Amino acid sequence: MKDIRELLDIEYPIIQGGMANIATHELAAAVSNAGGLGLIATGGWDVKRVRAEIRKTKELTDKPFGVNIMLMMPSAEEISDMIIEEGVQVVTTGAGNPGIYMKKWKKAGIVVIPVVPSVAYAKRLARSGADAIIVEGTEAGGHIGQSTTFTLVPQVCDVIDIPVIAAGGVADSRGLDAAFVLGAKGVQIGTVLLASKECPIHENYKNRVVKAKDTDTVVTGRNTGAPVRVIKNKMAKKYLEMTKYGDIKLEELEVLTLGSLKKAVFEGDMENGSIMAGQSAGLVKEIRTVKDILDDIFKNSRVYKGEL
Ligand code: TUI
Repeated sequence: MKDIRELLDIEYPIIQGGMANIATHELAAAVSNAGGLGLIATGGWDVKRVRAEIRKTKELTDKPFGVNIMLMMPSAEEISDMIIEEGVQVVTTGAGNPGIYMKKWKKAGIVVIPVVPSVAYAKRLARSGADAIIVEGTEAGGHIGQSTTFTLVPQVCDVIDIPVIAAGGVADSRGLDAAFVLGAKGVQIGTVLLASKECPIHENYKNRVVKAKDTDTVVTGRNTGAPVRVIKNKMAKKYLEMTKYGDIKLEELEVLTLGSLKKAVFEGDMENGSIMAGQSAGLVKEIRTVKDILDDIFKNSRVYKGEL
Protein backbone atom coordinates (compact mmCIF):
# COMPACT_ATOMS: atom_id res chain seq x y z
CA MET A 1 0.00 0.00 0.00
CA LYS A 2 1.34 3.41 -0.99
CA ASP A 3 2.50 5.68 1.86
CA ILE A 4 0.26 8.74 1.90
CA ARG A 5 3.33 10.97 2.10
CA GLU A 6 4.35 9.55 -1.25
CA LEU A 7 0.79 9.66 -2.63
CA LEU A 8 0.44 13.34 -1.71
CA ASP A 9 4.10 14.38 -2.01
CA ILE A 10 4.17 15.74 1.56
CA GLU A 11 6.64 15.46 4.46
CA TYR A 12 4.26 14.63 7.33
CA PRO A 13 1.22 12.28 7.08
CA ILE A 14 -0.99 15.09 8.36
CA ILE A 15 -3.93 16.57 6.46
CA GLN A 16 -5.81 19.71 7.39
CA GLY A 17 -9.57 19.54 7.82
CA GLY A 18 -11.68 21.52 5.34
CA MET A 19 -13.31 23.89 7.80
CA ALA A 20 -15.98 26.09 6.19
CA ASN A 21 -15.22 29.84 6.36
CA ILE A 22 -12.00 29.06 8.25
CA ALA A 23 -9.79 27.07 5.89
CA THR A 24 -8.74 29.97 3.65
CA HIS A 25 -5.55 30.40 1.64
CA GLU A 26 -3.71 31.63 4.75
CA LEU A 27 -4.33 28.43 6.70
CA ALA A 28 -3.97 26.08 3.73
CA ALA A 29 -0.64 27.60 2.68
CA ALA A 30 0.66 27.55 6.26
CA VAL A 31 -0.13 23.83 6.62
CA SER A 32 1.41 22.94 3.26
CA ASN A 33 4.51 25.04 3.99
CA ALA A 34 4.85 23.26 7.37
CA GLY A 35 4.99 19.86 5.64
CA GLY A 36 1.35 18.71 5.81
CA LEU A 37 -1.41 18.91 3.23
CA GLY A 38 -3.23 22.24 3.42
CA LEU A 39 -6.83 22.42 2.23
CA ILE A 40 -9.09 25.19 1.08
CA ALA A 41 -12.67 24.79 2.29
CA THR A 42 -15.68 25.52 0.09
CA GLY A 43 -18.64 25.45 2.52
CA GLY A 44 -20.60 28.70 2.14
CA TRP A 45 -18.55 29.99 -0.82
CA ASP A 46 -19.38 30.33 -4.52
CA VAL A 47 -17.12 29.18 -7.34
CA LYS A 48 -15.55 32.63 -7.79
CA ARG A 49 -14.44 32.85 -4.19
CA VAL A 50 -12.98 29.35 -4.17
CA ARG A 51 -11.07 30.04 -7.39
CA ALA A 52 -9.63 33.21 -5.85
CA GLU A 53 -8.57 31.25 -2.74
CA ILE A 54 -6.85 28.63 -4.91
CA ARG A 55 -4.92 31.31 -6.79
CA LYS A 56 -3.84 33.05 -3.58
CA THR A 57 -2.67 29.73 -2.13
CA LYS A 58 -0.54 29.11 -5.22
CA GLU A 59 1.16 32.47 -4.58
CA LEU A 60 1.95 31.53 -0.98
CA THR A 61 3.26 27.99 -1.44
CA ASP A 62 4.82 25.81 -4.08
CA LYS A 63 3.96 22.70 -2.06
CA PRO A 64 0.92 20.52 -2.84
CA PHE A 65 -2.43 21.56 -1.39
CA GLY A 66 -6.02 20.47 -1.90
CA VAL A 67 -9.62 21.63 -1.92
CA ASN A 68 -12.34 20.22 0.33
CA ILE A 69 -15.74 20.10 -1.33
CA MET A 70 -18.72 20.33 0.97
CA LEU A 71 -21.17 18.30 -1.10
CA MET A 72 -24.30 19.72 0.54
CA MET A 73 -23.58 23.12 -0.99
CA PRO A 74 -25.47 24.20 -4.14
CA SER A 75 -22.15 25.32 -5.66
CA ALA A 76 -20.56 21.86 -5.33
CA GLU A 77 -21.07 20.85 -8.96
CA GLU A 78 -19.62 24.06 -10.41
CA ILE A 79 -16.67 23.85 -8.04
CA SER A 80 -16.10 20.24 -9.07
CA ASP A 81 -15.33 21.46 -12.64
CA MET A 82 -13.42 24.59 -11.65
CA ILE A 83 -10.84 22.65 -9.62
CA ILE A 84 -9.95 20.70 -12.77
CA GLU A 85 -9.42 23.94 -14.69
CA GLU A 86 -7.22 25.26 -11.88
CA GLY A 87 -5.04 22.16 -11.81
CA VAL A 88 -5.82 21.28 -8.18
CA GLN A 89 -3.95 18.07 -7.25
CA VAL A 90 -5.99 16.77 -4.32
CA VAL A 91 -9.66 16.88 -3.39
CA THR A 92 -11.31 15.79 -0.17
CA THR A 93 -15.09 15.70 0.09
CA GLY A 94 -17.51 15.89 2.99
CA ALA A 95 -21.19 15.72 3.87
CA GLY A 96 -22.26 13.54 0.96
CA ASN A 97 -21.43 11.04 -1.76
CA PRO A 98 -18.85 12.28 -4.32
CA GLY A 99 -19.49 9.25 -6.60
CA ILE A 100 -20.88 11.31 -9.50
CA TYR A 101 -17.68 13.40 -9.74
CA MET A 102 -15.20 10.60 -9.29
CA LYS A 103 -14.71 9.69 -12.96
CA LYS A 104 -13.88 13.19 -14.20
CA TRP A 105 -11.57 13.91 -11.25
CA LYS A 106 -9.67 10.67 -11.75
CA LYS A 107 -9.41 11.39 -15.50
CA ALA A 108 -7.86 14.77 -14.63
CA GLY A 109 -5.29 13.02 -12.42
CA ILE A 110 -6.69 14.40 -9.16
CA VAL A 111 -6.09 12.41 -5.98
CA VAL A 112 -9.56 11.88 -4.47
CA ILE A 113 -9.98 11.39 -0.72
CA PRO A 114 -13.58 11.32 0.54
CA VAL A 115 -14.38 11.93 4.21
CA VAL A 116 -16.80 9.31 5.52
CA PRO A 117 -18.45 8.59 8.87
CA SER A 118 -19.16 4.86 8.44
CA VAL A 119 -17.87 1.50 7.19
CA ALA A 120 -20.56 1.26 4.49
CA TYR A 121 -19.61 4.60 2.88
CA ALA A 122 -15.91 3.76 3.11
CA LYS A 123 -16.47 0.48 1.25
CA ARG A 124 -18.66 2.08 -1.40
CA LEU A 125 -16.19 4.90 -2.13
CA ALA A 126 -13.15 2.62 -2.15
CA ARG A 127 -14.99 0.62 -4.83
CA SER A 128 -15.74 3.84 -6.78
CA GLY A 129 -12.02 4.55 -7.15
CA ALA A 130 -11.04 6.73 -4.17
CA ASP A 131 -7.26 6.92 -3.60
CA ALA A 132 -7.56 7.00 0.19
CA ILE A 133 -10.38 7.47 2.70
CA ILE A 134 -10.59 9.88 5.61
CA VAL A 135 -12.55 8.13 8.35
CA GLU A 136 -14.06 10.73 10.65
CA GLY A 137 -15.21 9.80 14.13
CA THR A 138 -17.91 11.57 16.08
CA GLU A 139 -15.26 13.33 18.22
CA ALA A 140 -14.69 15.71 15.29
CA GLY A 141 -16.10 19.22 15.06
CA GLY A 142 -18.79 20.35 12.64
CA HIS A 143 -20.97 17.89 10.71
CA ILE A 144 -20.36 14.37 12.05
CA GLY A 145 -21.48 10.75 12.09
CA GLN A 146 -22.22 8.47 15.04
CA SER A 147 -19.26 6.15 15.52
CA THR A 148 -16.09 6.97 17.40
CA THR A 149 -12.70 7.20 15.72
CA PHE A 150 -11.40 4.42 18.00
CA THR A 151 -13.97 1.90 16.74
CA LEU A 152 -14.40 3.11 13.16
CA VAL A 153 -10.77 3.23 12.00
CA PRO A 154 -9.95 -0.47 12.59
CA GLN A 155 -13.32 -1.58 11.16
CA VAL A 156 -12.66 0.36 7.95
CA CYS A 157 -9.02 -0.84 7.79
CA ASP A 158 -10.32 -4.42 7.90
CA VAL A 159 -12.42 -4.05 4.75
CA ILE A 160 -10.63 -1.72 2.32
CA ASP A 161 -7.18 -1.92 0.78
CA ILE A 162 -6.45 1.78 0.23
CA PRO A 163 -4.89 4.03 2.92
CA VAL A 164 -7.14 5.12 5.80
CA ILE A 165 -6.64 8.55 7.33
CA ALA A 166 -8.08 8.99 10.82
CA ALA A 167 -9.99 12.13 11.77
CA GLY A 168 -11.78 13.19 14.95
CA GLY A 169 -9.98 13.55 18.27
CA VAL A 170 -6.43 13.95 16.99
CA ALA A 171 -4.62 17.00 18.35
CA ASP A 172 -1.17 15.76 19.32
CA SER A 173 1.42 13.03 18.76
CA ARG A 174 -0.46 10.59 20.99
CA GLY A 175 -3.47 10.89 18.71
CA LEU A 176 -1.30 10.23 15.67
CA ASP A 177 0.28 7.20 17.35
CA ALA A 178 -3.10 5.81 18.41
CA ALA A 179 -4.44 6.24 14.87
CA PHE A 180 -1.45 4.43 13.38
CA VAL A 181 -1.74 1.57 15.88
CA LEU A 182 -5.40 1.23 14.80
CA GLY A 183 -4.22 0.86 11.21
CA ALA A 184 -4.43 4.41 9.84
CA LYS A 185 -1.68 5.72 7.57
CA GLY A 186 -2.31 9.38 8.27
CA VAL A 187 -4.38 11.81 10.33
CA GLN A 188 -6.59 14.78 9.61
CA ILE A 189 -6.51 17.64 12.13
CA GLY A 190 -8.86 20.59 12.45
CA THR A 191 -9.61 21.71 15.99
CA VAL A 192 -5.96 22.11 17.04
CA LEU A 193 -5.39 24.32 13.98
CA LEU A 194 -8.16 26.67 15.10
CA ALA A 195 -5.72 27.72 17.83
CA SER A 196 -2.93 28.60 15.41
CA LYS A 197 -1.46 32.03 14.73
CA GLU A 198 -2.18 31.68 11.00
CA CYS A 199 -5.81 30.62 11.39
CA PRO A 200 -7.88 33.56 10.11
CA ILE A 201 -10.61 33.49 12.77
CA HIS A 202 -11.50 35.95 15.51
CA GLU A 203 -9.22 35.83 18.59
CA ASN A 204 -12.27 35.09 20.79
CA TYR A 205 -12.81 31.83 18.85
CA LYS A 206 -9.17 30.78 19.31
CA ASN A 207 -9.26 31.64 23.01
CA ARG A 208 -12.53 29.75 23.49
CA VAL A 209 -10.94 26.60 22.02
CA VAL A 210 -7.91 27.00 24.31
CA LYS A 211 -10.20 27.41 27.34
CA ALA A 212 -12.44 24.45 26.47
CA LYS A 213 -12.72 21.53 28.89
CA ASP A 214 -13.32 17.89 27.92
CA THR A 215 -17.09 18.26 28.35
CA ASP A 216 -17.54 21.63 26.64
CA THR A 217 -18.77 20.46 23.22
CA VAL A 218 -22.29 19.38 22.38
CA VAL A 219 -23.93 17.86 19.29
CA THR A 220 -26.86 19.78 17.85
CA GLY A 221 -29.27 18.33 15.29
CA ARG A 222 -28.77 14.63 16.13
CA ASN A 223 -32.48 14.03 15.47
CA THR A 224 -32.71 16.06 12.25
CA GLY A 225 -30.16 14.19 10.19
CA ALA A 226 -27.59 16.98 10.36
CA PRO A 227 -25.62 16.49 13.57
CA VAL A 228 -23.06 19.24 14.17
CA ARG A 229 -20.56 19.40 17.07
CA VAL A 230 -20.02 22.86 18.54
CA ILE A 231 -18.78 24.40 21.77
CA LYS A 232 -21.74 24.85 24.13
CA ASN A 233 -23.23 28.36 24.31
CA LYS A 234 -26.51 30.28 24.04
CA MET A 235 -26.73 29.54 20.29
CA ALA A 236 -26.25 25.78 20.80
CA LYS A 237 -29.02 25.76 23.42
CA LYS A 238 -31.35 27.67 21.06
CA TYR A 239 -30.54 25.24 18.26
CA LEU A 240 -31.21 22.23 20.47
CA GLU A 241 -34.54 23.76 21.45
CA MET A 242 -35.50 24.44 17.80
CA THR A 243 -34.70 20.89 16.72
CA LYS A 244 -36.23 19.17 19.75
CA TYR A 245 -39.12 17.74 17.75
CA GLY A 246 -37.17 17.13 14.52
CA ASP A 247 -39.73 18.99 12.38
CA ILE A 248 -37.46 21.66 10.92
CA LYS A 249 -36.26 21.59 7.29
CA LEU A 250 -32.62 20.67 6.64
CA GLU A 251 -32.16 23.68 4.33
CA GLU A 252 -33.35 26.03 7.06
CA LEU A 253 -30.84 24.50 9.44
CA GLU A 254 -28.04 24.79 6.91
CA VAL A 255 -28.65 28.53 6.56
CA LEU A 256 -28.80 28.91 10.33
CA THR A 257 -25.65 26.84 10.85
CA LEU A 258 -23.48 28.61 8.29
CA GLY A 259 -24.85 32.05 9.25
CA SER A 260 -24.09 31.54 12.89
CA LEU A 261 -20.68 30.03 12.10
CA LYS A 262 -19.82 33.34 10.42
CA LYS A 263 -20.84 35.22 13.58
CA ALA A 264 -18.31 33.20 15.57
CA VAL A 265 -15.57 33.28 12.92
CA PHE A 266 -15.68 36.96 11.92
CA GLU A 267 -17.36 38.80 14.79
CA GLY A 268 -16.04 36.66 17.62
CA ASP A 269 -19.59 36.38 18.97
CA MET A 270 -19.22 33.56 21.48
CA GLU A 271 -22.87 33.64 22.58
CA ASN A 272 -24.84 33.78 19.33
CA GLY A 273 -22.23 32.26 17.05
CA SER A 274 -21.83 28.59 16.19
CA ILE A 275 -18.37 27.66 17.55
CA MET A 276 -17.66 24.46 15.63
CA ALA A 277 -14.91 22.43 17.29
CA GLY A 278 -14.15 18.83 18.10
CA GLN A 279 -13.77 17.12 21.45
CA SER A 280 -10.00 17.49 21.14
CA ALA A 281 -10.49 21.17 22.07
CA GLY A 282 -9.90 19.93 25.63
CA LEU A 283 -6.35 18.98 24.56
CA VAL A 284 -5.52 22.38 23.09
CA LYS A 285 -3.75 24.56 25.64
CA GLU A 286 -2.15 27.42 23.70
CA ILE A 287 -2.07 29.31 20.44
CA ARG A 288 0.97 28.28 18.39
CA THR A 289 2.23 28.60 14.83
CA VAL A 290 1.07 25.94 12.38
CA LYS A 291 4.69 24.83 12.03
CA ASP A 292 5.04 24.34 15.82
CA ILE A 293 1.80 22.30 15.87
CA LEU A 294 2.83 20.00 13.00
CA ASP A 295 6.45 19.61 14.19
CA ASP A 296 5.18 18.72 17.67
CA ILE A 297 2.75 16.09 16.37
CA PHE A 298 5.25 14.43 14.07
CA LYS A 299 8.54 14.75 15.96
CA ASN A 300 7.11 13.48 19.26
CA SER A 301 5.37 10.58 17.58
CA ARG A 302 6.57 7.25 18.99
CA VAL A 303 5.57 5.53 15.76
CA TYR A 304 7.97 7.73 13.82
CA LYS A 305 10.69 7.41 16.47
CA GLY A 306 10.43 3.67 15.94
CA GLU A 307 9.24 3.00 19.51
CA LEU A 308 5.84 1.60 18.58
O1 TUI B 1 -18.36 17.62 6.32
C1 TUI B 1 -17.84 17.47 7.40
N1 TUI B 1 -17.85 18.43 8.35
C2 TUI B 1 -18.48 19.64 8.24
S1 TUI B 1 -19.30 20.28 6.90
C3 TUI B 1 -19.67 21.65 7.73
S2 TUI B 1 -20.62 22.97 7.08
C4 TUI B 1 -22.25 22.57 7.45
N2 TUI B 1 -23.14 23.32 6.91
C5 TUI B 1 -24.44 23.09 7.13
C6 TUI B 1 -24.89 22.07 7.86
C7 TUI B 1 -23.98 21.26 8.40
C8 TUI B 1 -22.65 21.50 8.20
C9 TUI B 1 -19.16 21.60 8.98
N3 TUI B 1 -18.49 20.49 9.23
N4 TUI B 1 -17.17 16.33 7.72
C10 TUI B 1 -17.12 15.21 6.85
C11 TUI B 1 -18.32 14.36 7.00
N5 TUI B 1 -18.89 13.82 6.00
N6 TUI B 1 -18.95 14.07 8.12
C12 TUI B 1 -20.00 13.25 7.78
C13 TUI B 1 -19.94 13.11 6.41
C14 TUI B 1 -20.77 12.37 5.51
C15 TUI B 1 -22.13 12.27 5.70
C16 TUI B 1 -22.91 11.56 4.77
C17 TUI B 1 -20.19 11.77 4.39
C18 TUI B 1 -20.95 11.09 3.48
C19 TUI B 1 -22.31 10.98 3.67
O2 TUI B 1 -22.99 10.33 2.72
C20 TUI B 1 -24.33 10.63 2.53
C21 TUI B 1 -24.84 10.08 1.23
O3 TUI B 1 -25.96 10.40 0.91
O4 TUI B 1 -24.12 9.35 0.55
